[in-house]
Amino acid sequence: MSPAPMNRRAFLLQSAMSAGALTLAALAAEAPPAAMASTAAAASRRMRFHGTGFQPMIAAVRLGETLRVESVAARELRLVSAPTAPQRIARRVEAGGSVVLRPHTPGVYLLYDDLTTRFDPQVGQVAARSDSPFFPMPAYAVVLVTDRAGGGVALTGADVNIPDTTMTFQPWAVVCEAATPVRFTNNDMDAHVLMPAPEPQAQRGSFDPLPLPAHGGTGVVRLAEPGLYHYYCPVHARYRPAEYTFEPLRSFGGFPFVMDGVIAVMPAGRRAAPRRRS
Ligand SMILES: [Cu+2]
Repeated sequence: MSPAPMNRRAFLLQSAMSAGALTLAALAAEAPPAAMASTAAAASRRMRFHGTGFQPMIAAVRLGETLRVESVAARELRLVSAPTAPQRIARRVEAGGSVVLRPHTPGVYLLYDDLTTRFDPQVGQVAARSDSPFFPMPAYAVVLVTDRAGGGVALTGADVNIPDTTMTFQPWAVVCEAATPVRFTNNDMDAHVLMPAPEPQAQRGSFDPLPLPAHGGTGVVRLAEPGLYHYYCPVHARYRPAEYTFEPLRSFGGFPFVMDGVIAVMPAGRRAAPRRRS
């Protein structure tokens, strides 16, 4: 005797129920306990635009929180999101002005100044426009938007490759669970090193410098604390504190891309909320 028909019906029922449960879980995740709600509602992150770059360059924002982008630059900012962002952002900020962003979709937002910086869809990251007065330094920032519990962003794979063509980290942004080993493979003919970006200071020391030998060298980074981490290769890019951004080095084959990337770490053991519409 075959239990298959029963199993199939049970499977379909279970699938329908778990899909419903996931939707409910996603809604529930947006309704935190009352004790958390008051602080979350008041929370606002801040980021300053200095004309050449942003400070801090990375920020983590939970749904319900806002991000205020203040300009201390002497010129206009055209703040736009890369096409990889889950929600389109395009805001004009006058010199000395500010805008308040209220993101409503979790995900990784690569933001940049459209006047000086461009997004390259093939490399998946930004570079300075060739006619920018600040070339080769791009003006960009990364914002991780999570649900109210600090998660809710769909996971990506945890393998990062350095191809010998562009010498950049592919993919540029990784989303993984806490303590997941993120594996880096260097398929380039040059040696590279992985290091936490020096700014903001809180992420310094989040992992030890990781040498990635040429021609297939590998290394693993494990991050236990949920949050957003920005890393770079100090051999091929340097942070310019007075400009609040990174400068790709001209000797670098991937020039004018900054040899950097981000890792967004989600709390372990939680399922990412499904996208509302697929
Ligand atoms: Cu490098």
